[in-house]
Amino acid sequence: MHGLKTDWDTEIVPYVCQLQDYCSAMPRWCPGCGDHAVLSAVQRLARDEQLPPEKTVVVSGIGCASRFPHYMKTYGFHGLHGRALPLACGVKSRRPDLKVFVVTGDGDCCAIGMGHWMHALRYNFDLTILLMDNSIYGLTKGQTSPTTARGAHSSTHPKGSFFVPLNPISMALGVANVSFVAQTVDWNPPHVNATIRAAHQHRGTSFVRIFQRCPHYTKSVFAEPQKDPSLIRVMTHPDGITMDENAMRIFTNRVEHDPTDLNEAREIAEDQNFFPIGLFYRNEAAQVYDTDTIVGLGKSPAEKLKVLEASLDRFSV
Ligand SMILES: Cc1ncc(C[n+]2csc(CCOP(=O)(O)OP(=O)(O)O)c2C)c(N)n1
Ligand code: SF4
Ligand SMILES: [Mg+2]
Repeated sequence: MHGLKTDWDTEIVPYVCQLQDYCSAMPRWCPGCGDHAVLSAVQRLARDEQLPPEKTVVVSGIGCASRFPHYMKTYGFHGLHGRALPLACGVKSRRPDLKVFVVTGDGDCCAIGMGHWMHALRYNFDLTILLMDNSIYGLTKGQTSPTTARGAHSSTHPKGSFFVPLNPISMALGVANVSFVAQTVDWNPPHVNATIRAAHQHRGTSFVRIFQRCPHYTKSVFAEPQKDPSLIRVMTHPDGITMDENAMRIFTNRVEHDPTDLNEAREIAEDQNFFPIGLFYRNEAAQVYDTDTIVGLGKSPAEKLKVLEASLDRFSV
């Protein structure tokens, strides 16, 4: 054939995503806010795991931390206050092929979103939940949250919060069918990275509470464990969150904890003397909502579409 070359070959070089492929708008968090560190950890994980940006979704509620989806060059859903989890479960139930992260705050998750939180942990959809706990309502200018320590000052309790805070880890460990519960501190990048990686690798809902610095409203809350790392108790186990010995050097206060031991996990979580970090609990055998519902009513997608179209046809004019 004239003018057409038929013996050429195209070599398709697979595109390797770089860090900037996951970075979007310039974050508008305060300087020194722990949210920056977690954003970097998630972007790094996405790059290392080569998560396809078009197959990754970050869902959030409302709060400072919930601005997260704007800063990821992936799909995102900045939802309503307390409603990140039902949105994320909805995304996952319709599109099980997507990687779904949920970013929520201590107000968003543990106050207004409490009911959704408990049931999401029980449903055990394949989600990675990052609870950014700065123990305050940051976005709305410093009101007491469910995790605000007794005696801590806030705009709603200027003389100090008088009520006992809830412990998100103990609560999560009490939910039926919970499958992954971990805790980390935003100011130790190797531990944040290792924890978020382990959470991502878990099939089911991984719940990670991150002690998150808010230099604007709760500057003093994490000042002590930052100054004195011996106040941080690291759970170690070959099946837990593992880091190389160099990164572990700073942590002298360690406890060996088998993440299949739920009772011991609860005891460590309840110890008020330390900030425990690492993997509390993992249950690979927990029932996963997506796995059971993907089967639907035993009908193929084509059959479902046919039924759907038939019902819509009833409204045709
Ligand atoms: C239904 C509803 N109630 C209340 C608010 C006001 N509100 C917005 S963010 C927020 C608290 C945010 O605190 P948190 O979830 O801890 O996030 P942070 O800002 O600390 O990251 C509140 C009360 C709202 N937007 N919608
Ligand atoms: S108010 Fe606190 S949580 Fe919000 S951006 Fe500033 S430092 Fe971060
Ligand atoms: Mg908060």
